Amino acid sequence: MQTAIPCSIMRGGTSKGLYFLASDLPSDSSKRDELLLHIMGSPDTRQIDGLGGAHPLTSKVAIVEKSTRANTDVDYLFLQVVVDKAVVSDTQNCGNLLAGVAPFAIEQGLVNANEKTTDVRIHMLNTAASAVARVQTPNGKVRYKGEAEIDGVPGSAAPITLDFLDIAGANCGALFPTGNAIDEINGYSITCIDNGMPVVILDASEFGLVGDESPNMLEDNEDLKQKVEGIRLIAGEKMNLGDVTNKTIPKMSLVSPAKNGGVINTRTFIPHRVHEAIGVLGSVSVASACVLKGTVAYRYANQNFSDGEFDIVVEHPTGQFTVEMQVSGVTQLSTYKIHRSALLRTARLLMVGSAMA
Ligand code: NQM
Repeated sequence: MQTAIPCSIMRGGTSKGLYFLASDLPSDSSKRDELLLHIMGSPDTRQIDGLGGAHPLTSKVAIVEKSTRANTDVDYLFLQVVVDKAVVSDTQNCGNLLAGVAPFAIEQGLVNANEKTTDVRIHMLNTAASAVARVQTPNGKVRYKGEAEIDGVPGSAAPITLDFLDIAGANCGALFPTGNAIDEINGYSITCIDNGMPVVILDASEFGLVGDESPNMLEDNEDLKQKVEGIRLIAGEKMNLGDVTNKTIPKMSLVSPAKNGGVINTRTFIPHRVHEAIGVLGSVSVASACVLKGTVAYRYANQNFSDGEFDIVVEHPTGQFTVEMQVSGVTQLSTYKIHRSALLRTARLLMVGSAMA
């Protein structure tokens, strides 16, 4: 006999995953993880016996529940189900699946929708930080169709704005966890930053790359992958993340001059496959590094930013990602403060039913 577990499948931004109510899963985390591996079909590179899509961007889970915290509507736990290992990781957050959390919470009756738009205040359990998602809800129903386009997703959909206030140092304890704007590891210049996602920023030219290489080309480059992973393991320790051998953070972003009118161009290992675009919080971290003089990203950022509000356009393999920022104290690391980051995503409910386990 199989067991039926209520579940929705949603596209959140440029990722896709399974969304569950916490009350429908075991409260014991090892039993929960065992169940999720079975449901997703991991470990197996094809995830043939499960619902996972055989790529990190489609092997994701969001667990949502009504929040008991003040000024918060729902709590969201993100789990990365590793495709080819029996690992379920809660060490990273995911801003793409976050885009589906508010619609899911409304569909499931955890949040009452307003007549036009509904703001859902979300506590992100992975990093103990918060976000506000604004969803279109004409006549009290989630609207998925719309005119907003995001690179990496065909067509258009209703806009969902995500606003972050307190994500600096979410995983590593500090925006620049090594205390420096730039460090050197194995002879390469790197910037370690965490504005919602721990990211090591690397200079693509130091690896003999132009920056416009496709994800497949980068994944086929064994020498590059070894060098990047060697740096990641050392950087992880320096970023207060401990031994990151089996962790999905930090992400490794190779930066180069913008090619299409943006501020900077990226290719990002997440951390072993190369992202077809760039993660939401990953791009917020890269954008945050562009502002501060002396970082590896600043080398290529083709604009100088001063205190205030502005957009940073981060280019990636399938287009670009605009991050709205509000900052102060930009002249030095010790005073640099990020007050707000915000961005546009879309999401779509793809299926409501039961996952069979
Ligand atoms: O950085 C991929 C994604 C992500 C994470 C990854 C994300 C984020 O695109 O907030 O969204 O970097 O593992 O879903």
